Amino acid sequence: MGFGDNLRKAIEKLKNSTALDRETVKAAIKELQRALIASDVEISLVLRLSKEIEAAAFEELPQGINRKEHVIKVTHDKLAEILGGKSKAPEKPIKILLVGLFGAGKTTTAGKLAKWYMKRSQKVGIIAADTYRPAAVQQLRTVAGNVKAAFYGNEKEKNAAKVVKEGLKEFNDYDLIICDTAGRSGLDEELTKEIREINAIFNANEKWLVIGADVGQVAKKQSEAFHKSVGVNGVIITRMDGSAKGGGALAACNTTGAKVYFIGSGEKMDDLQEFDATRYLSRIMGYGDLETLLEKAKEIQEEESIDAEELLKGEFTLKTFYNQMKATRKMGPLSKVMDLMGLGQQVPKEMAEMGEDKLNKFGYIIDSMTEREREDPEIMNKSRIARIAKGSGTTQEEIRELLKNFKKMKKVFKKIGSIDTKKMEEGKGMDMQKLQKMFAKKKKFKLR
Ligand SMILES: Nc1nc2c(ncn2[C@@H]2O[C@H](COP(=O)(O)OP(=O)(O)OP(=O)(O)O)[C@@H](O)[C@H]2O)c(=O)[nH]1
Ligand SMILES: [Mg+2]
Repeated sequence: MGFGDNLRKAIEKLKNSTALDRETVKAAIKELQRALIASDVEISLVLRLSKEIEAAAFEELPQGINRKEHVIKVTHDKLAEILGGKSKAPEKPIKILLVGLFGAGKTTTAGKLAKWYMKRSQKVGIIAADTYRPAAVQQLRTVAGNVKAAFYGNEKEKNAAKVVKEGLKEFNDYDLIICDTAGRSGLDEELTKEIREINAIFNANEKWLVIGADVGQVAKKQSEAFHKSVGVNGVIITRMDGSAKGGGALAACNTTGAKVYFIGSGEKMDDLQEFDATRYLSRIMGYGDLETLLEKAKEIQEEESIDAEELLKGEFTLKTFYNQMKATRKMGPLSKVMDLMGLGQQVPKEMAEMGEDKLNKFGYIIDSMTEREREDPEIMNKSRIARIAKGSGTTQEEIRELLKNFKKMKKVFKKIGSIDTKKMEEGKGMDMQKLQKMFAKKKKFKLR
């Protein structure tokens, strides 16, 4: 279970409590401490954070917000302080050298970064400078192929610096060149020497250290050592999805001032996010991360025509539902997209895991409907269903399933559109968008 899940559980306690007395807050802080310690955040930091939250929790309430909102806001802010701020990744890095230990995620990240920058209209080439592990060149070739980035590698050449030289010639008119290097089990002399030799030729503008979240607070030592020996100027933390220790790794980098530009959150090429503690926490705290989602939707919109605004509109018809299903699938599994919206728990499981086949069938069904049926599925009856099944080559059962899912999803999407202040006062059904809106109105409480 990832750090995010542990943190989420701790925050849930706070959100679900009815009365926020000192005891409840203390119990919630205990839970938070557990999540942070399990995540390998340094104990002294954990204790400081707990004290600060407790002290701030019972200070005088700012006008217009209730105790629960206040405590959640304070917790959010203190956590953001520990995990680090926003270090915007360079828009035009030109040449990125990726370094790190065995299995840190360098090769995977090379592909993710290529995709990231290609989406931002850059012409990207990747060089395979890992001549150490026999299958490394082929692995990177496959990764580059997946994201349709240009690739240079040479299985026959064992001298990594030579490969880099050839690669640079090949990509001479490219906007961005990413160089993947070999890992070792530790930063020894051999690795240091190799990286220096590669960079003497490559001459990177950016040297980014790739670290797996699972190293926890050791990230501090690792980033310091790499910085000292080869001068890294940015960090990428991978496997934030799979390791409980991501929080520790982030906090450790923050104490050294290392800039965490990106975090990896899965094995797919889209599973890369710019790291921003506020956004990250908003998502974990179940308030949704509308900004990230809109950004993703915008990117995909450029690839294929979908309406990002529509995606977030509460009201929709079967047709828009189908388009959204198609579009959200492009952003990754539906469950993840819903997570970004802070609605992760509410998506019906069968929807979140729906395969391509089923989605295609739903498309045929919707195509066989009349305009009125699409607008208002309530009018659907036995004979209409029989007609559509015939026309679309599907079964009546499948049509009922689609209608059922549509209803469920409509409810989920509706939540984003409406603000139910009464529920909010009770501390139920809050979401980050609403909370942010509230805080934005009260300038003093603007979330960064
Ligand atoms: N869940 C998850 N897995 C990841 C992530 N990033 C990388 N991985 C996986 O971690 C494993 C190692 O990744 P690689 O990219 O091969 O790591 P590397 O640093 O190039 O490894 P070496 O070249 O052997 O040093 C692979 O199985 C990846 O799929 C991530 O963000 N989340
Ligand atoms: Mg590799």
